[in-house]
Amino acid sequence: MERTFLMVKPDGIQRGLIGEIVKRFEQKGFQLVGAKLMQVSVELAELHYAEHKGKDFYDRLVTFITSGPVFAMVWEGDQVVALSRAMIGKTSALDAAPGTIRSDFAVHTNYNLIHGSDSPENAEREIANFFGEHELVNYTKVIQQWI
Ligand code: IDP
Repeated sequence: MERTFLMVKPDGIQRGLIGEIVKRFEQKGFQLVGAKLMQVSVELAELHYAEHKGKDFYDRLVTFITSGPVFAMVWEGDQVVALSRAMIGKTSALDAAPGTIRSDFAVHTNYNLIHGSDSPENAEREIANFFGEHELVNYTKVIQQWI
């Protein structure tokens, strides 16, 4: 079963959107297998955003993601990487399709509420950066066959 790493960013925590965001993935039919409220260290932020190092927004990005707690999650499901990206919407709120999280709740690219892995390979790497395997729970929901 495919897994992805999703993270409500500090702006999402400050705006009280954890519940709204979790609700959307639950209702879609994905399965939560790990979650924690945590403070991201500069070291972890630099690891997570390594691909953006050198870009003009990199320093601001690291400062932002370490500016307050985040809600880190691992979700499981069929095509969960691509489907959760579709539910999140494009990086810029202006480009995000109506009905996506970023379109419905975000205004600025700098404050776009949520991170979602962009490939199954990156998802596994990001999960390993944020979670120990002992923090993830393996379980079966009987409803799964209907989703
Ligand atoms: P994504 O979060 O939609 O996958 P990425 O390209 O991985 O977007 O970029 C990571 C984060 O960096 C974005 O969510 C956004 O907060 C920020 N970011 C990306 N591109 C820009 C930009 O051009 N200007 C400012 N911030 C940006």
